[in-house]
Amino acid sequence: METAARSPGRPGYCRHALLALLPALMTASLVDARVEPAPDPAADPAPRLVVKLRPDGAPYTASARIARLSAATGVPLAYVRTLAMGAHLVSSPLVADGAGAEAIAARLAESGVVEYAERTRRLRAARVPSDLLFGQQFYLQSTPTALHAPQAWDVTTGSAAIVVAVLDTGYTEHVDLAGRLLPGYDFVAPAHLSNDGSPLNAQGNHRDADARDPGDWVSIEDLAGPLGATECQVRASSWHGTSVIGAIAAATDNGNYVAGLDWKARVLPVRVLGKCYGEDPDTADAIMWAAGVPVPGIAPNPSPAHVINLSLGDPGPCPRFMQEAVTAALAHGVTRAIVAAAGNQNSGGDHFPSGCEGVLSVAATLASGSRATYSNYGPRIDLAAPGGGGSSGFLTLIDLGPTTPLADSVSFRSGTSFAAPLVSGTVALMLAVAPGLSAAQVRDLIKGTAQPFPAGSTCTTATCGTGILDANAAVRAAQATTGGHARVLLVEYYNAALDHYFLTWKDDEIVRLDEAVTLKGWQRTGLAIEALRDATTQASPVCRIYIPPGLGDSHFFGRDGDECAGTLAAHPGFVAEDATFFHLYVANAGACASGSRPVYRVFSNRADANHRYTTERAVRDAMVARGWLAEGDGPDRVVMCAPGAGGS
Ligand SMILES: [Ca+2]
Ligand SMILES: [Ca+2]
Ligand SMILES: [Ca+2]
Repeated sequence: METAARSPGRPGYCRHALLALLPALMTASLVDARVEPAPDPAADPAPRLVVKLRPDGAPYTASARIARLSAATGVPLAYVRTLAMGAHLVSSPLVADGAGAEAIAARLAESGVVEYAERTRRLRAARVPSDLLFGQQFYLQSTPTALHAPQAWDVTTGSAAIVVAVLDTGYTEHVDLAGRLLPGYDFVAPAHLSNDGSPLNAQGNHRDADARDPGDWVSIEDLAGPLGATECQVRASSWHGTSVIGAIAAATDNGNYVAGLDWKARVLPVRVLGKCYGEDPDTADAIMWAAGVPVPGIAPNPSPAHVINLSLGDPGPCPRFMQEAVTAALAHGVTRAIVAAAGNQNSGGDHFPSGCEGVLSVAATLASGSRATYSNYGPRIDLAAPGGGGSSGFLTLIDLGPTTPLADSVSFRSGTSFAAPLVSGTVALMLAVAPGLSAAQVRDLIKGTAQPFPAGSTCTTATCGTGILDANAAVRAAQATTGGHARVLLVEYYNAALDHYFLTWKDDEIVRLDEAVTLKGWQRTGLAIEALRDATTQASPVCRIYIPPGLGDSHFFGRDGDECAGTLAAHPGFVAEDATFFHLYVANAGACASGSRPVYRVFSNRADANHRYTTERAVRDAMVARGWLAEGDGPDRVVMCAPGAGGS
């Protein structure tokens, strides 16, 4: 069929209509100088104005002075009251929204008779979640030694596009993790550690695709076997992975158990710790797999992680292979942070993988802001975060089973294992607002925004890193890098049965695609495109059009109003879903301005019309080699330009 993309253009239908409204409002504001009666302040949610008049010595009441201002400027104003600093709160019937209020304030300021005129804004209580035990999670609160999470959540509660891998003991099916987990992998190879009953696989080990935590207890019988030659002692199961995942991603604001730091990110559970311990080659493989790097004998990870959390380690220098795994994982382009617990030996010596180059090493502080007595320390530490201990334990999820999983619960724990996931969760929040941040930017921002150790703390910048993690400051610093223009990450999915590609940034759609229950057969490709959520002067609205089943059962993204309107006109059966699904920059004759990168579009050229969008030239070329048609302008066939120059 004719590709929707090559349909003739028609005049844009969205931008021009919106812009046309503003001048009409402004003209109306200049014709009527009457002072209107004050509206009921409790009933009118429109912004108002705070006006400070220049002193003129005239013996008028405040309301009379506002009436004179109204007459002088031609702006209808109603006096409401005088504030403590002598400025007047006024309303105007011409103000319906923030933009209107700013326009009127500017008009009043230009008059020369006011000292200043400003619009009013709404202040909101910082977002406090409903989770029953939130008040006991000292580490999330707004104190100088905790994360200020409620203020961070006023900026973002996260994005389902972002993936956090947790390399640990696996996970239990805790109700407060429901809906947060991607299918992970179990890298525990040795038989004496795996403990999950999985048979030998084709590679001759016990790795498997089920990352559930079967328990890591050690019995007297175990010590009679291979574990007897280790430092292992009889103990109950730790449920460590569930506790670490809970710190990052316990379902928040659900009235249940605890709050997680990120409310939306998807967690990739990767099991690397088995009975009593794990072996570091398994962890090194798992780091690479989590990052999206191919691992021999194992299906590729369809959901490469933006953040990898390692609440594990041992004293000693970073092994070469571990360093290579870390370096390869970061070089692959998706992973922006590998975060590791600094270790619990109360030592200033070597520790790995926290000591590997490129890993963010996290020490633990107490509620007081002093170093937790167990925490490792020294110049290799990047920053500190609350890890619990003393009179303030780290409340998080756990299972009650002494051996195998038994029942959901919570527990007070402590360790650098719980400080590290707070850094990981904060990075996930940062990437939700600024998905284009590089690993170096993430590192600089999160270290640079840490709070100073309080007076009297046993931590110094020589022993515990740059300071105590401040999630609020880190998220706001990340947001500032986008120039105030919110970004979204368009996650690409592929359906092999349909041979169709699909892009979305909507959290609910991502969850449904990942869960594969109501939308079956879709897998992440590991690719994504950064886009702007809202309009800017340079960015063009990209519409989403649904092509119904009879015409292709697919989605098409039109690059501007002309292409959207033209496509809909040429194909009456198509459905306009969203005129401004996201925004991208317009290419100039197929060329992208510096600081932006080309977006290519290819068309399947089949009756079941499907388009694929990519910033990767090699991906585009591979699709063309498959017979798909490249669409776009200029010698390189470019349709739009996306922010950033790096990977996704
Ligand atoms: Ca296994
Ligand atoms: Ca398993
Ligand atoms: Ca909860």
